[in-house]
Amino acid sequence: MSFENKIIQSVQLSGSLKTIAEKVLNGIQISTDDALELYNSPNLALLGILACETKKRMSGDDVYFNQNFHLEPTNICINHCKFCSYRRREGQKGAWECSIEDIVSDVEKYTSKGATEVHIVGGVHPNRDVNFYVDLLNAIKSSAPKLQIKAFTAVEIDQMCKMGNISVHEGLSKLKAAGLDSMPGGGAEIFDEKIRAEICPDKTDSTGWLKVHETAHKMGIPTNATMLYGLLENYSHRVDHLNRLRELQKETKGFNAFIPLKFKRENNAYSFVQESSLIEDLKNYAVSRIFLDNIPHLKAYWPMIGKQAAQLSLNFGVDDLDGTIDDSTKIYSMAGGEENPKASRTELINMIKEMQLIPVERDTLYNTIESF
Ligand code: V47
Ligand code: SF4
Repeated sequence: MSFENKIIQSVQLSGSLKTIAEKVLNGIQISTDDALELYNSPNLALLGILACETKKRMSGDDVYFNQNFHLEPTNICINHCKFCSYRRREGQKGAWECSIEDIVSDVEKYTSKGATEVHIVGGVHPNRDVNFYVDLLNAIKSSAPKLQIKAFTAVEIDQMCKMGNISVHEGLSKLKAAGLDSMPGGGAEIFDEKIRAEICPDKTDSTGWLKVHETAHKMGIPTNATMLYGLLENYSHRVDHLNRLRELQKETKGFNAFIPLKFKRENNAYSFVQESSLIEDLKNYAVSRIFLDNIPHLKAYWPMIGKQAAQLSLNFGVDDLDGTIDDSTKIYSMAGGEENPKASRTELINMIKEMQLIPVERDTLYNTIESF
């Protein structure tokens, strides 16, 4: 009996779930209906096995991490996303805006400790257009020429270009020339138009988000993608979200990683919503890994779900644990995530080794720096 059939027998599968499992084990892409059926299955063990098989085909036993830090230039934002715990109005208590000098001094602090990547995201500031961010990237690259810059969500790019009266293509050309190496996946939230209008009414819409990423990919700027889950959406909305990403990826091949973002409820307008359970989080990683078989990496962002859950997610298709962070981000701590998120290189290596997988320190573009 083949290994695949043994698995199918041991988890006592029958009917359509068996057909889906056979597809996954034979490397055949599953449909949106199949994904929905997997989401509705309580068989977490099967989902883990299928996700790990998909992961192994894509990245073997390797699990990636990097030495990174975040810069959040401002939390002043013209948008009013109801799930956001971080946004402030100009002049409101708790609002901040860092100057380029402040930011360069942070860059010097973290690069001297070995960081290879900076992740820059913040609010959409009412008075900072694309030219400010071009100056910012130029200043960072002159202070730290080797530091890779992963910066600005599609929402920030869209709105900074509108403010500067230039097209997204022109804006991205300027940012790329100033040192933008890749873009993070934030701002995607959930693509379903009705839910999006409810939870983040004035944000760039789904079509706009996908268009910015398509433009970036066609210009040779790789990007990530995210999905905010556990807030009002149902499984069909998640599958629709994943499918829109898989379709764009077929065309551009520009997405490096997918990062599911678990809704955190502290200090925002949806505090009455119960957060998703660990079982749901693991199921979501597994179905994402199986369905998005054309996006190379699946990341568990540990400041959001915690280190233990992130370690466990390695049995559900995850092959990237993000990075050291070094207590440099507030977005998730303000919403109830890790309060002072910080992981040493050794800690990340041990988390991966304990799961009998191979830790690989990577750069922003997933080139290997060192394998352990
Ligand atoms: O766009 C904000 C989300 C995103 C909450 O690309 C929330 O490597 C849950 O995109 N509960 C920003 N989510 C963070 C982000 C990210 C993080 C890590 C790695 C990468 C990457 C990207 O955070 C926002 C929004 O979707 N968010 N508030 C909240 N209360
Ligand atoms: Fe602004 Fe981002 Fe918060 Fe939305 S999630 S209000 S765009 S800072």
